[in-house]
Amino acid sequence: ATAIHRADYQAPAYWIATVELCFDLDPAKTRVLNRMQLRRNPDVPAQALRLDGEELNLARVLVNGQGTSFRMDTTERGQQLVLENLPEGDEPFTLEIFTTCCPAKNTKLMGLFVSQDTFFTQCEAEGFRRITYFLDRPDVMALYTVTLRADRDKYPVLLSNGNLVEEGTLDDGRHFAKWVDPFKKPAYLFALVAGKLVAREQRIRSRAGNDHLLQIFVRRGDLDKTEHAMLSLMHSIAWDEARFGLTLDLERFMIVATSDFNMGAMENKGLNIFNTKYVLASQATATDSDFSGVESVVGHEYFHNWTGDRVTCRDWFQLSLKEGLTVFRDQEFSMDLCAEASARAVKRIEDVRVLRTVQFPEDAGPMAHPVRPDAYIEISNFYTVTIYEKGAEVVRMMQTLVGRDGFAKGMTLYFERHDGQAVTCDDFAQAIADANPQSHLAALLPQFKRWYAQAGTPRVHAAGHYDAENRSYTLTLSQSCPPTPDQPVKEPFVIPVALGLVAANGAALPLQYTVDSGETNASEALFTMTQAGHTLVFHGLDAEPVPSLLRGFSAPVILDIEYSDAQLLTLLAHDSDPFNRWEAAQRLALRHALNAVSAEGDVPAQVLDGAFVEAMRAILREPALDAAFKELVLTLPSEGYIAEQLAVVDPQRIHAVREAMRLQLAVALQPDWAAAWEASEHNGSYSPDPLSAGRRALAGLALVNLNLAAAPTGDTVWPGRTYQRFKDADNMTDRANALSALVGAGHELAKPALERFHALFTDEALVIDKWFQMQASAPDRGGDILPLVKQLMKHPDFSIQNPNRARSLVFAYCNGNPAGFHRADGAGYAFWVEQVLAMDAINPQVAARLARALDRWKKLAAPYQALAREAISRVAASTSLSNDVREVITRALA
Ligand code: B3K
Ligand code: ZN
Repeated sequence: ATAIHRADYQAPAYWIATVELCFDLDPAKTRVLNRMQLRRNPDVPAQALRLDGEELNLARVLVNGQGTSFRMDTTERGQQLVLENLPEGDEPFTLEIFTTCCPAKNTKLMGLFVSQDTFFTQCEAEGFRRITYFLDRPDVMALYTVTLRADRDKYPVLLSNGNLVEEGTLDDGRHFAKWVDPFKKPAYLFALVAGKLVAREQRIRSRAGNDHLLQIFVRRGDLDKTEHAMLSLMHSIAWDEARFGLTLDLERFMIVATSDFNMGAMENKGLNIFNTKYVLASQATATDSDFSGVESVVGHEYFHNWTGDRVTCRDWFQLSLKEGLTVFRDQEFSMDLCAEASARAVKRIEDVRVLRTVQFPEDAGPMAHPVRPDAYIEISNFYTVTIYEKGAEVVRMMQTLVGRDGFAKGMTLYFERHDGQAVTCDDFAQAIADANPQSHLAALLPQFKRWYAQAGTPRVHAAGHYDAENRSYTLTLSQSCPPTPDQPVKEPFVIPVALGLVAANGAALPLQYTVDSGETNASEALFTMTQAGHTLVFHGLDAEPVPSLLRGFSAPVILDIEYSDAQLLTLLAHDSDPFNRWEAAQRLALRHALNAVSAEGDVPAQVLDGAFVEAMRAILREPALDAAFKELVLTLPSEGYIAEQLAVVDPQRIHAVREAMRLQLAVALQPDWAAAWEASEHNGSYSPDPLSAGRRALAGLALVNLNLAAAPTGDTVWPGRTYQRFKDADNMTDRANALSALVGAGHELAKPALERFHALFTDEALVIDKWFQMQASAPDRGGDILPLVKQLMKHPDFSIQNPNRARSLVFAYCNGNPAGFHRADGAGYAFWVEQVLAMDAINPQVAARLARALDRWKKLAAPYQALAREAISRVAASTSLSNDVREVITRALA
């Protein structure tokens, strides 16, 4: 297929005012009657009506109640129903379309599908056209009335968007329900659910005094796992009112969980549909990170009610308008729920870690695209970490530039201007700037918007020079951005750099500086770069300071700065900015890792020097630090992150080096790990709050280390204690951490523990996912993971049709286990080819994600690079590829 370009946007030729849908639900043959009121858009030249449709059987078309002529256009993008002989003029007319579809055979999980005998829909981005012929584009917003009819015993619950206005019995054991959504919406926000479900219900009264019914629908056995999701929803509602004055606009707000879902969840108006992974959580079955995932995603989808549903995207190029903004909102929500400032910092570090380990590589690879892309072939491929996480960083920079209150004012103006509309990223940025006319953002708006237009991760280079005589410190900052596909040259970005100066003894130094030999003295802790280079001269300094730059990760850039080890140790020990404290440890670890990777010969046993080890010991022992923060500092940069720093990547060498570093820290700090583990013991009841979760995270890391150290030190006690902990744990976090410590160390107790784990949780699909994932992502020892993965593919619990299961095994191996996957015999790549092709025949969206596992193949060393190229070419050679996979593979080979 050829690409769609942002520049080609045209308003729709017709508007749809109302849609009445009537469904006769049947898995094998669902009948859909779609009655619409349309009129021509007077602002565009008169033309035929072209309605999108996919895998539909068309029975009848009526215009104003009369049969009419129509034709089918089959393009490379699917089918269109074309009506040429419509009534002249601007008068509204009625169009009725009767179609059928087959939900039972819908393995793509787009449109109307069946999961465990329940009907669900997924319409974003272009799934509605698999339900009926429609103007399936987000700028066509209509009022929906939906009638659902189905067998009463098999489908007792019938849900759609909005309010239930009527329900009743029909003949033949059937019943019906009629729903009216009072808000205009684009088709991608339509949803229906029908099946045997039960609900946790909660009635709430908002600050504004309105009553609402909140419902979370799940399968009968799962009701006891919905409390956390309900609490998260209530917190979300309260937070959006308190922070942005945005209230719930519906009498009823529903969440429904399905175990077959392509992604995390979907923000359909009033009827959010969720992957069970982000709804169900109980102490026994969910880890702390599952709990926090539920909180974030429940928040995210709820926040879309305003940023996405009330104001939506004009076209799919504007996707980050709702996604970047809503990720920013869910990140802020989770941070605001933290009682302690230290927990906020931990959340920020975790978010940045995702950005740097997943989005930075995307921005440096063949799929690099701007936050607002210029072209795409398949929009599903652009639900990326760039649109989401980098988009959120762009919104965060706006908040940094206008302040927290200024940002809230900007949001208010955005809704005043655009409520009920489908708009662009420009509209959003303009509203934030206009509400803050005195701000840097307002002054720099056109340049700031380069963040939407230019792909690639900018680099900021910093160099400092201390002048003892003048007691001054000169800091030069310069920026650049590497070429990306279709964008050879970049213009300078607006980069907010939060900064401070730290004395060698750790004291914070006063900030008095001049910029670019200007007259005025600045003292702000935020400096905003706008040019390719700047010079800052700091005054009144009695000794050379250590610059602490990009505090809190104030911009999504790579900071190049040559710190000495001593400077980094100072920042690690003393920086008042927790992010840069953590970052100092990461830089030190990375430095050791890169030195050992680049060195000739075998990987030495001692990759780390004594100073680093002692610094880690000090962190571990520091009573004033949170356990969660310690866990982050003591976790070494991932193999993927190390790989990104290198021009030529040997995944096996990186793995060997990182394993040596882990082992060294495990052995050298053995007594401290033991102490950390003991200290984490406490006898309160389980709670997933950040402080307790942090304690468990550090205890888990301690167990990993104690088990790693067991073999080389001849210790036999810790593996036994770990097994005991695995058996006795009263919560999934401790249990899974103990299990993964045994699995990760390759201890003989891992086998019985895995068997026991499986037996304990046979009926808990989300736990069985963990069981697969843990094995597929375990450290590779002599190529043992691929045979294990192949064997697990044959396990009766494995199904490639279920996306969660596929992710827990196939993705966990191909994406989450570099050393297991990048094999010198190419067998990992051969497996990948097989799985991409098999998956593509079932579910192209999921297949296209898997296809990206080799995005960075051009960086690979011999023999991996040639083997990877050959594997990608083998996928490309398939004649039956979906547009989804074809786009990813074509870009990879370009
Ligand atoms: N908006 C949906 C994503 C839909 C993905 C379609 N391929 C979930 C979210 O971001 O909240
Ligand atoms: Zn979203």
